[in-house]
Amino acid sequence: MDLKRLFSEFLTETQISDSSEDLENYGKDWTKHFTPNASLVLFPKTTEDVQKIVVCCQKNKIAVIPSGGRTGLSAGATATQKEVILSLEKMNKIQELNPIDQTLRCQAGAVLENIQNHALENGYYYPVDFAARGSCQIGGTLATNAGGIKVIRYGLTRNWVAGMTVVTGTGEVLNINNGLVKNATGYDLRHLFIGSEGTLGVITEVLLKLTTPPQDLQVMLFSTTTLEAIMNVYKAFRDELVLTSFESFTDVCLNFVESQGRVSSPLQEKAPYYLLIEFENTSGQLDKAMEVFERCLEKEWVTDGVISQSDQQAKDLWALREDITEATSVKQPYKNDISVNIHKVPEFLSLMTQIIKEKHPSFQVAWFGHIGDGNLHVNILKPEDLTSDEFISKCKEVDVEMFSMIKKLGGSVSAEHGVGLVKKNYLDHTRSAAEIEYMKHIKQVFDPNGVLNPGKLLP
Ligand code: 2HG
Ligand code: ZN
Repeated sequence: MDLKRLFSEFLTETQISDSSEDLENYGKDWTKHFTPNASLVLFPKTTEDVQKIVVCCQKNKIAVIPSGGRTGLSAGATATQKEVILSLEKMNKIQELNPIDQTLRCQAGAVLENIQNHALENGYYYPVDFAARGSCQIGGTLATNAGGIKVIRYGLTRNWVAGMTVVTGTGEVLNINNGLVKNATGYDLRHLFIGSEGTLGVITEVLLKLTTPPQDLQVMLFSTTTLEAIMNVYKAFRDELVLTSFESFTDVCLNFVESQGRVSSPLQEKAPYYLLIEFENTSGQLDKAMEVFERCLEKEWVTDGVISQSDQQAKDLWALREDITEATSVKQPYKNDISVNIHKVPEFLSLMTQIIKEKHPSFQVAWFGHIGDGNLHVNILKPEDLTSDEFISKCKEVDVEMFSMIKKLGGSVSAEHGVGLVKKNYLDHTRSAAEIEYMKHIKQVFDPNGVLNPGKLLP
């Protein structure tokens, strides 16, 4: 089939690309282990364009992949089977801020950081935030129900969606919820599309909820020596302050970040674990934080700590945590993104450390993550003496053990990065057979011909 000709019946020349550069770039995301193999990239400009593409794909049984900023780490937006890519990149307008409703309407391809800045310039705040903010697109953040560094205070993307326009796999355009705060009229379809990884519909427009910006954010960095101490520090601060973040990383991560030379830790002593907390300095919260810190020191739960003295210092402290992904990338890390109930984090970590020590002693692991959400990023770093293929196959052995342990602990094989291609064979470690069966029925309803992102999410 001459796909280019087929789509040029309703798209212009500039909206269709089969250049090898585009096929390569748009065919992959940040997962990296998958070889891109796309057949065409399409750039719709309107919801109507998207509808026409989906209808055409449905009629001709063409697999189509909705594609945002491609910052995902689960191969949810990769094209490996000659699929057509539907990039939302040209639908990037930030359209209308309604100050009474506190909502912001934008097209799905708008970049998260632009949305955050637009909200701030107008005295509002969009609180979903993470390191890929400068590249990821809002539609993708809905499709993956993105989490990030502020979940402890503001929740996941799901909490911030007041409405959306979606083109379903059948080519139907749905305008869902219209920004209503209250709407008790049956199933809330917003929540089916959020987190569906482009398997049920293409999100083309979103209506986001906004809030008031946080005031005088303070950042503290602590060093600590045991996993149990981390949980004690978490409880102590969480009980007395309204935290906006509670993050952690290990000495391995810090060494990588420091060796890249951008920022270094202001703490005097090295320690196995570091904690970064953030809170708003309202109603004496700073004094309270100092009190809690003193108590943690006395009890030897922390060994050292600093508090940011300026916005720049706060940014630098954050960089110690946010630069880990980039700093460790030289070691081609094999990534996982799991969650357990918060109180089970130490148990998970010590069981994992045991597995690695016994079975793969040459592996170095960079642990970090949103420990206040029970979400850890497990990055296994590639030893020099292994080829990429050898390394990946050994890491897959670790996956088997790690995911069966996660199952026993009642955790999730993907806390925030999603299922995509990477986790779909482990979906049953977190979701029951009955749940997966219902999911398959739901897929059938919205995409009966299976044209939207086939092979992703569902086993
Ligand atoms: C983060 O928390 C991201 O920084 C990326 O979710 C995690 O690189 C990773 O494994
Ligand atoms: Zn994360």
